[in-house]
Amino acid sequence: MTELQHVAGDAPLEDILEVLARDGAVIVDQLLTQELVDRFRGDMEIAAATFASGSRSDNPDVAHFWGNTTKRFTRLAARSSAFTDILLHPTLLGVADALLLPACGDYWMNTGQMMIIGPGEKEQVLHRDADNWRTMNRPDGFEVTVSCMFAITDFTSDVGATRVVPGSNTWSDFSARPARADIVAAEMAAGSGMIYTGRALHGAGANITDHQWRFGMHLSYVLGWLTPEEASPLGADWDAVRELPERAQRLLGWRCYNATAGDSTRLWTVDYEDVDVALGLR
Ligand SMILES: O=C(O)CCC(=O)C(=O)O
Ligand SMILES: [Fe+2]
Repeated sequence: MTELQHVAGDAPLEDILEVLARDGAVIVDQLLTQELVDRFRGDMEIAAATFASGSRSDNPDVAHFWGNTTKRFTRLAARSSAFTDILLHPTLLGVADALLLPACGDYWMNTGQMMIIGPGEKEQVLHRDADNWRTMNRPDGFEVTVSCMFAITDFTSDVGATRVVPGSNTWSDFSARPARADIVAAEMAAGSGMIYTGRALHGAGANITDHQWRFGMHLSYVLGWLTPEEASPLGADWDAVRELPERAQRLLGWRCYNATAGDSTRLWTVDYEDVDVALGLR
């Protein structure tokens, strides 16, 4: 029986990278402190109460992927001060540096998204997150995105823990489908996180409980020259952004993208200036 490997919250970066290269996913136990996960969960419970389940899109594929009994929302930096601490977690940035910087000068946050699965939800289709940038999602390609699914409440298989196919990141045929026995549930305690690459097959599990909601937070990073999933600055409170650390502002789209040091190429400018210069953020 295939299993997902767990490492301790203080495991060396090399250990995490080694498992990621082999399996495409690794569970880091207690990645967040109890204080941080409690603070974040409290803010998310308040926000979640204002959202209905399911998508308002009239595209049936979007609605299907979203889930009928699943609440999703973003704008997490505006909804919880705890989110910034998670966004800047050194383990996540260490992994993103290692996987993404070979192909870009800097990376963005792709999205910080609550994925709250309600009782009765069916399992989600297995997919690779690199599908967002379809032509980049190929066996001979390179990493374009890296994600972490945080358990904000305990992840058990009954409540809809993410299902993963370890090793699918190295398959030579990305159209191949896994056998049932190759799919494992990322069971983990609240505060733990499953780090996985855009090349690993995964999907939300079914929630077969009759009253428990699974609070998961997906946080991902993407090459700085690709369009992120979340239009982060458009959903932000611009005054609050001034109070964020410089690194968080950069990850959330409040700086332009520099291809390489010493190169004049810049993307995502305002008046052809860097964003912070044009908007007076510094
Ligand atoms: O909620 C989950 O466990 C995973 C969801 C997912 O992979 C996605 O929506 O891209
Ligand atoms: Fe996904």
